[in-house]
Amino acid sequence: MPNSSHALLSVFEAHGIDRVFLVPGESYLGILDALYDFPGIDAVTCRHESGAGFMAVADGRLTGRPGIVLVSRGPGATNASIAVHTAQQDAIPMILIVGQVPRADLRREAFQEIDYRRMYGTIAKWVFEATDPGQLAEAAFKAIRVATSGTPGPVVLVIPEDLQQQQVTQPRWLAREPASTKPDDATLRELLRQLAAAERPLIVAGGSFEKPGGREALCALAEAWHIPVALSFRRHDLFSNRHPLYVGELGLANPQVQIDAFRQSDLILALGTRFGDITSQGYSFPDLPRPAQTFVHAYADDHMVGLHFAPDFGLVCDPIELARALTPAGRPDASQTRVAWAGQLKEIFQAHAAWPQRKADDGIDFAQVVRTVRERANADAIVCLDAGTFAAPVYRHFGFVPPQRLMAPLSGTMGYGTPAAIASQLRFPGRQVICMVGDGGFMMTGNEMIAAVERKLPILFILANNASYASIRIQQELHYPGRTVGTRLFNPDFEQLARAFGMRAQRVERAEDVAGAIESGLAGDGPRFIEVKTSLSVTLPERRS
Ligand SMILES: Cc1ncc(C[n+]2csc(CCOP(=O)(O)OP(=O)(O)O)c2C)c(N)n1
Repeated sequence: MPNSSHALLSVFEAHGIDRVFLVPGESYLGILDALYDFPGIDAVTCRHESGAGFMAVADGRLTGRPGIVLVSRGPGATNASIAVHTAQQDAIPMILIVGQVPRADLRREAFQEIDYRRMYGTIAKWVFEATDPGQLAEAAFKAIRVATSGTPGPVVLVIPEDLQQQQVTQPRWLAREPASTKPDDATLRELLRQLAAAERPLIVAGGSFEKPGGREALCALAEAWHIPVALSFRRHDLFSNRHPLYVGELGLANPQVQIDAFRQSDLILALGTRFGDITSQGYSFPDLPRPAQTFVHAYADDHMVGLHFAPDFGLVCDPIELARALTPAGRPDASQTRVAWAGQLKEIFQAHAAWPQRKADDGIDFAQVVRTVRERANADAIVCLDAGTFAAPVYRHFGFVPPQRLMAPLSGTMGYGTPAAIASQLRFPGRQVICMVGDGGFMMTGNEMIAAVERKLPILFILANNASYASIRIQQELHYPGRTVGTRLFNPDFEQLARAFGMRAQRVERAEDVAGAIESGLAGDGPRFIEVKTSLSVTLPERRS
């Protein structure tokens, strides 16, 4: 007999949700039991709620639908919080379902009880605690709407265990297309006039272009008007990094000369980006509160438009539709000034994009590994990254070309890489998935790679082992030179560990063995694991004597 949990799950199913990530718990046994009756929903069992949560975040990013994660109360819910934070910072639709103590015990400090409305209040878009079994279907429907609309983000549904297997009328909450939004004709005409007149325009494009058709719309707009494109923080995969109009990402390591050049623009089209902390270089580019150039900010969330920088045109709309509306059928002639401007920005970008020539005598320079992966990666490869300094050469030098994907957390959280790789390969079984992770981040969620063995997912895991939390060590050397504390790592034998998980594993200790290892790692079935003994010294700032 279908019950309240069936009602909840059938709303998810009606919205195309075909996978959930979970660590089981007694507090949501009723929902777990209902899952048994949904063979079309793949239940991925994880080993830690952070891993389950990161998988849901990655899945949400890849599908545009909310990634779903189910966890137990108290301990499970606290473990999952890192993913809620990541979904919020990364603007990814995600729904966390938490089993709750029975209603009769609410607010009595019952076993493993937490008031999730307070706990998640500031990091989730919406936290809803059900009080009646009839609410579950409607709550699921609204959770999907909230998670996917405006700035996408995390929603938490809290379901007391006594509500999970009640008789309810089955739902009629059907999937609904989001409303289409486009600026009015007069505004569009004025924007077209501005586009034609600008001499030094610059597009700054962000995550909203991840949706199907977004990359194409962005490219068509830039090409039609010959406008250089900078991408917002860690959104390298939205526009070909090898396109003549690509002028870089606004991230953590832009040279001053590049930002100074961007400042010379006379029109900024900030499309589909929140223009937050890192993209705006700590709220310093463009000028606060009113940019020096004409500033167009288009984003689907009213709250975000002009939140930091006062726009001349603040447009609450779908940036993809706007890009389409601003793309003329033909190509207006680009002025000499505009061509020279795009060329100047490109030159600055290229000077910065040159591969480092560094001498490493305490291990392999991980940049060499990245370069080798880049040369051999498929045209549709999905590259999943954990947080750490090993990843810097990927951001600076990989040169993503759509449909290649970069799956890296904007929140900078460690532990994301391995679960993201699992979720990516599950979502796209036919695509090449390459995961790069540091020895620090790997020890946080690397256990999730057992799913790759269980499900025979052909992921290539590359572990950068420098026996250090190097990103923090770098900061120590910069701010407190020579006073190393808490950043050295004593590690297990990773090669043996991967073998014990059931993987083909190899350790690489010499630069001349990198290419062969990666080549064989990218071939064959099932997951493969390469541990690279990497140089710490090449990543550290030079000591001032
Ligand atoms: C969950 C989490 N904890 C702590 C940090 C702070 N942090 C950022 S990078 C880093 C070190 C990463 O070390 P590792 O994975 O070995 O990569 P490496 O920097 O050595 O290349 C730390 C501790 C973080 N970003 N996320």
